[in-house]
Amino acid sequence: TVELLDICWYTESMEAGCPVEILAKHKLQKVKEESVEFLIPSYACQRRTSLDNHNTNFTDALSHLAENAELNNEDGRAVAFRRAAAVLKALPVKVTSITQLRGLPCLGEHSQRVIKDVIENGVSSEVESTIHSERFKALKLLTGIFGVGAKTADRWFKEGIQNLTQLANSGHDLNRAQQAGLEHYYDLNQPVTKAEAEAIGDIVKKAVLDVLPGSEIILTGGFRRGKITGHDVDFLITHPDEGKEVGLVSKVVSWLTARGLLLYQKNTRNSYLESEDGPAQPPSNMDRFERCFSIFKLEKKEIPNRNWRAVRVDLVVSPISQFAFAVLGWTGSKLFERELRRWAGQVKSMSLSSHALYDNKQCKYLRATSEEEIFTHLGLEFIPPSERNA
Ligand code: DCT
Ligand code: MG
Repeated sequence: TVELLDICWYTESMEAGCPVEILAKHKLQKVKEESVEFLIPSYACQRRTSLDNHNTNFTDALSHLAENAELNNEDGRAVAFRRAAAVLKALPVKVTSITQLRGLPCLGEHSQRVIKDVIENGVSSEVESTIHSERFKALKLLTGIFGVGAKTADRWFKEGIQNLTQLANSGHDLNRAQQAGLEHYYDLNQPVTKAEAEAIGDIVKKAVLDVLPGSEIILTGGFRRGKITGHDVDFLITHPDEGKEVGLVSKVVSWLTARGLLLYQKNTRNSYLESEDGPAQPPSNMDRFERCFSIFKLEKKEIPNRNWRAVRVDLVVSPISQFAFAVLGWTGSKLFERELRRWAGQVKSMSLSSHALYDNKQCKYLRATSEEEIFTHLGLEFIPPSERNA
């Protein structure tokens, strides 16, 4: 069927007319031992992608090109490289020959050229020249400052600013986030460990339960997917009585501030209203919950002289009725989320956000109290968080 062709790639060895249930069941299983062919569906949300990546040489190369495209504000190109990398992440074996890639989805000409270069020469010359370029190095360094995006970094680079000293001497007025980002640059560019995330989790939990007993708090983002380090720590908070959670972020922030635990914080109120906003949401609307972007001051006795380090922490509060969508939306990976929304729109005529799922054919919201129910609404096999590392 059209839908089948749209969503699945399958090997020539599969019998024609194989029912979709069977294809789905055998996803990612080796089909032909000798020629190493795999059944790889084309949307990342149809695949299981663990952290066990057998093709880091290729995925690193493609991720560098994606990052470079993002720094150049070329979103379409960036997503194409991210999708290609994600397919290679999902393969159960290491690729050693370009012929193994025949028929795989999402591998455009450009990505295939890069992979071929890596197979034949160990590295891709395009990737090497990109990552060693003055522009890439400077933009990466500047966007490494919390509060600095690709557009700002590009403007500064064009003015001749290539490092932090030049920025500090440039006379630019930095906003509050950027000032904090510059001040804590070193710490914020050190990976956050799982143990650090858990230590912060214990404190945040204490704060949350102190200001609103009965609240629930979960660690989301990369740590929920089983990563052992991250660039920040993402928490999602709710309360079983809808409405009780309103204003919770500012109370938690006051609690933490009173104890000297925050180096920076910026709150945003919940601006999502189903009745007003309707289902036509922008693809990424992560910021419509009551939310706090913060820099946490984490006690670290082992760091000499100061005994603490700075850690980026996101606190997000969701009403219980939207919690399942929020958990799904905040678990990531970014590409997995993007693919879920694309699947919902293109295959199911639905609009998925971190707040809700709307069925455009039935013209109604589809409720859910668990991630499993959302996958069912979307007609997808449930993929656990540890296998959403696309
Ligand atoms: N997210 C998303 N789209 C965005 C930003 C975020 O879908 N534009 C979701 C996916 C992951 C989650 O929010 C948290 O975001 P990050 O912290 O940036 O991602 P992460 O996977 O937790 O990465 P890291 O481990 O580096 O923190
Ligand atoms: Mg994170």
